[in-house]
Amino acid sequence: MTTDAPLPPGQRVIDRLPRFGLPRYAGRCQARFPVLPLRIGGDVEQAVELDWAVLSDLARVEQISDFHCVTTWSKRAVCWSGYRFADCYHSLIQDRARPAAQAQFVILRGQDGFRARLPLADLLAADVLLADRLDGRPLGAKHGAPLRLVAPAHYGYKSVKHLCAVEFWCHGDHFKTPSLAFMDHPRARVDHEERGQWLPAPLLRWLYRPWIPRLIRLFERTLPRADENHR
Ligand SMILES: Nc1nc2c(c(=O)[nH]1)N[C@H]1C(S)=C(S)[C@@H](COP(=O)(O)O)O[C@H]1N2
Ligand SMILES: [Mo]
Repeated sequence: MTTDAPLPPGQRVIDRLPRFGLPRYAGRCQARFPVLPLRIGGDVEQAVELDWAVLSDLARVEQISDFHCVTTWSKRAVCWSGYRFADCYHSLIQDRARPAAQAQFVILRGQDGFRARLPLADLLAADVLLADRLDGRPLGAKHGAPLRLVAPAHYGYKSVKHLCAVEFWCHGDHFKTPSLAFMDHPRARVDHEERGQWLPAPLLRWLYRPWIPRLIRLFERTLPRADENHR
């Protein structure tokens, strides 16, 4: 999780955190994403909306963790602050929404239409955060305002920015990947080099690497100017 950790297989360090993602989401960054309540749904007894005030009653945690993108870039020691997903789940979601006991398939959705899936058990790890601050400042649109997931043990595509909905399902078939099917691993653990499905990880490294500088430029070009959280 921290900078003392060895670099995971196939990763290379870069010196700043770029805004990054799939090309089709590059143009969907708004200067200001609205602060919306977090919608909780799926196989729950009661769909609910968690507003900012309830979230901010949770214990604030600060965490320094490495960030690994599946395309092979890694940014060491990113300082996030926010709330543990597990605290939110145990203190707010379980009481209010009452997800079915078998609802272990979680879908996370961003305001830009991006989405990711993770098993509930992975989301309950102590280093998974709902982050609203980066490097001591409020999160800007560039890195996921108003609220984003941070799951350091998983490739970046699980860390959904501009998070607006979390769904708990008993079956995994509600998820439609925003990428191509081979790019989407159900867990995407960095230590296990679970980059995608079916294709061997070294092939994916080789396929993805040439895209890094192009995508960084694309995301920079499409970034609205109003956002001040550049680094
Ligand atoms: N909403 C949303 N979340 C997203 C993405 C996206 O395009 N939209 N891209 C993912 C990918 S592939 C990566 S590597 C990280 C990048 O986070 P950053 O832009 O803060 O560096 O966000 C992830 N979460
Ligand atoms: Mo990524």
